[in-house]
Amino acid sequence: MYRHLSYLALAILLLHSLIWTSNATADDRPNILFCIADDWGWPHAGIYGDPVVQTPAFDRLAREGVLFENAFVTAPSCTPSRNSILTGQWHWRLEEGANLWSTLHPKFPVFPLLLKDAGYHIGHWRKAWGPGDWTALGRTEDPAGPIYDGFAAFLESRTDDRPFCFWLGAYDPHRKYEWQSGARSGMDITKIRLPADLPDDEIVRHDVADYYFEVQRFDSDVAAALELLEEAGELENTIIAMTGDHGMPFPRHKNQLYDSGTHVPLAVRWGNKVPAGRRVTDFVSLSDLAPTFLQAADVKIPGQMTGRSFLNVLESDQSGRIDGSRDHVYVGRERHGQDQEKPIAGGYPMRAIRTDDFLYIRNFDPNRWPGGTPHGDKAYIDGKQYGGCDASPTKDFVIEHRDDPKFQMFFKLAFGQRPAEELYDLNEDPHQLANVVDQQRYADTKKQLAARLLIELKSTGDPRVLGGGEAFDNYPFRLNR
Ligand SMILES: [Ca+2]
Repeated sequence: MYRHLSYLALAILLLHSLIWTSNATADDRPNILFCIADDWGWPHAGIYGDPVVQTPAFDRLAREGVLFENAFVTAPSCTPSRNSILTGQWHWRLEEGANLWSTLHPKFPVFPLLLKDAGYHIGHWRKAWGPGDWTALGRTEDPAGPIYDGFAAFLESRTDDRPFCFWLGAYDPHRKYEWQSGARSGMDITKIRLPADLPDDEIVRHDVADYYFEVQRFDSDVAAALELLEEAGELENTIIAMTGDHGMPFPRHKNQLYDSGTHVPLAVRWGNKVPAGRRVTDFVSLSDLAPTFLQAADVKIPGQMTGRSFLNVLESDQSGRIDGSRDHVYVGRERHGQDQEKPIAGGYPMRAIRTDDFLYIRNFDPNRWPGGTPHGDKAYIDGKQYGGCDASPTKDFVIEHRDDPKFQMFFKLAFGQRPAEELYDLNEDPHQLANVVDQQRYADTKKQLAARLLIELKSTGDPRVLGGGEAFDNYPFRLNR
């Protein structure tokens, strides 16, 4: 009797170990395909209602997955935004990495390399980390993984059935643009919905259409990648996220803390793991992507990550506000180009909190120039007039019409100096044009938002409020890569 039992126990044990072994070898962890445009802002996609730009790949991901209405970068500038995505941390925690043209100290772990350590095959194409020099402080591997000549080449490089993580980058829709490429491709520039902080002129409309042209080119690259995934039979077990690193490169957009600089498109698809066709209003920071990817891959999330996984939001079958705690986001900015002039070496330090109803901005040094110095300083790179804003036909138009009564407001909005605090009532002023910070009826709101912002900055170790913030101004420019 006992002998029979022990044979049975042995058989069960063997069977159990066989099942366990087969689970361990058949790796069903999800692939990750992260598609990120360079300078693509919200709401410039068909599914968000834009009447001109056509983004069938993005729209498909949203229809077959989830569309985010409130996704924000941490900083409206390439390197810090990308550093935050990679590290899952606020950029103000990343020392040099908070600046454009910087580096990333190896003590900050990044999600692609954590996935690699967990057995993932990783790689990237075109713009991933940067710009700057990621080797400067001793890092030995590209934070986004090795570079490949396209997604097809990466898929072909696989030698086994390990899951993969691929960073599909782009230089679109970063400037420069080919003048009137949008109109020539058939876009009707009269149908463009111009943002309220840009002057309505044919030059500006053409400039926006040319930006749209490159948004569409990026979208078609993602469409091609989706086809490759389908052909490889990997579509359903791949988390596909598509977004941009900050808003469009126009005056008062890129490099500013208004929604025009920080609010980005985001859609995520993951087969039947993410119930399809939903629109979610939860606030998501792109620094939340790293912990989300790690959790989905069953990899431990490092304690230093300030981002929060939103896997619970992805896996929900609801629309609207799913996680009640996701009712706000924080954004900030340190040095972009050489925006200021001597003796100030730095950028334009600012932080903000964005809720459903308000945007509150703290400008740490109102003597500086938020759009860059009016004079330029040739001693530095990007040391041009109003160097906080990329050169463009629209920028030229705004500067040329600075004294024109019809257009001078746009110049002041983009390039004028600003007070230490700004507050915008988004229900009355969705484009954030009228600063109401001094109005008595907003006194309590201002106080509450300022306190919330300060608590977050202090608790996450921001040198701008804890002391030592001038370090951001004095880090070297890193130009090598
Ligand atoms: Ca960018």
